[in-house]
Amino acid sequence: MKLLHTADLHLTETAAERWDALGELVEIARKHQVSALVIAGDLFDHNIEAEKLRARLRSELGGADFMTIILPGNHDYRSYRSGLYFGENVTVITNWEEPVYIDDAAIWGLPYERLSGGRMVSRLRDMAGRMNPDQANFLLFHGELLDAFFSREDLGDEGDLRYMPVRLSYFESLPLQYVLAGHFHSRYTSWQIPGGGLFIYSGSPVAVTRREAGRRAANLVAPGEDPVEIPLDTHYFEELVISLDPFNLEDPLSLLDNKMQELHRNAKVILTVRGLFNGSALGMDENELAAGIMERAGSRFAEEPALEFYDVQHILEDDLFKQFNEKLEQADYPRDQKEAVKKMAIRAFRVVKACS
Ligand SMILES: [Mn+2]
Repeated sequence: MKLLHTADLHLTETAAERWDALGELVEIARKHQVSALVIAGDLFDHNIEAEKLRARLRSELGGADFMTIILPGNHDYRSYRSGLYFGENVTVITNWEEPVYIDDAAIWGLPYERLSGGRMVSRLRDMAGRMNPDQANFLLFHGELLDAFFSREDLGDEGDLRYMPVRLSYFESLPLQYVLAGHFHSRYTSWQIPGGGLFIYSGSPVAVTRREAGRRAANLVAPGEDPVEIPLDTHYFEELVISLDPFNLEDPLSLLDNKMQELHRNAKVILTVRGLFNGSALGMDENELAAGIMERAGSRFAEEPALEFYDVQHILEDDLFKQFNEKLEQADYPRDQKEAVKKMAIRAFRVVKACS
């Protein structure tokens, strides 16, 4: 018995890359011969989306030779009223009292609802009373793990509300092997639950917002085994910052080429090039550097690159600066301090030149 765990696909009618991600998850589930693909909340971006996309979802998941188990999340919890058909072998957990059994394992779920911390604790206590500690128990959960202290940015576009907040200690008395969680988009992360078991966020399998940088992953789990993080080939964003240095004579464009080559082909780059450079030493002025960067942009950039660089060759060639630099070179300071002072001097010269 194996489960492939994901969450937060946020399917819409228009975002094709999210449907591609679902297709890839189905492929991986098939390849690993899992018993079920479990989606821990926010499969749909909005309740209205679920209404329009149900038929499409049936054709994506209906023909699979594994089960799909869906947990309602804060974005789509109104999408699953009883009687709706999501596809053959597709089950929605709408009742925390009714787990799905696969072989000897029980897959429980806490469908999203607005619960205070106190009510959550008593809900989990009730749930513990129903669990058989002699079998493998998995719990699907969609909400915020307060122990993680992650920033608001990690959640995508969720605003400032708290959604199903929990602490690891809440799960302490439950005979769980895994809490398979959703809502935290940023990346695959796992925490030890005191008393045993792991709490795992799979992260979103495809970038939903630009803040979700880094390659995406899914989570493969089985009773009695360690979890496996499976990297995905889906669309994601990668932030790339190139800091120029007027005393480094490496060509910034080949530096950019090298960094781009190291990235996965599906990464969309959010590029910033900043700092000072010596145009005459590099044989290019600001226009030529900008043109070279834009030439490389093509379809690999997520957005217009931020070009925050300045050519300071006119300062480096200024007589006063040259004299200062000679004195500095003769002085008895360590190299890194000389470099720092030199940069400070360039900054000061820029202000002076701009004002004169
Ligand atoms: Mn969510």
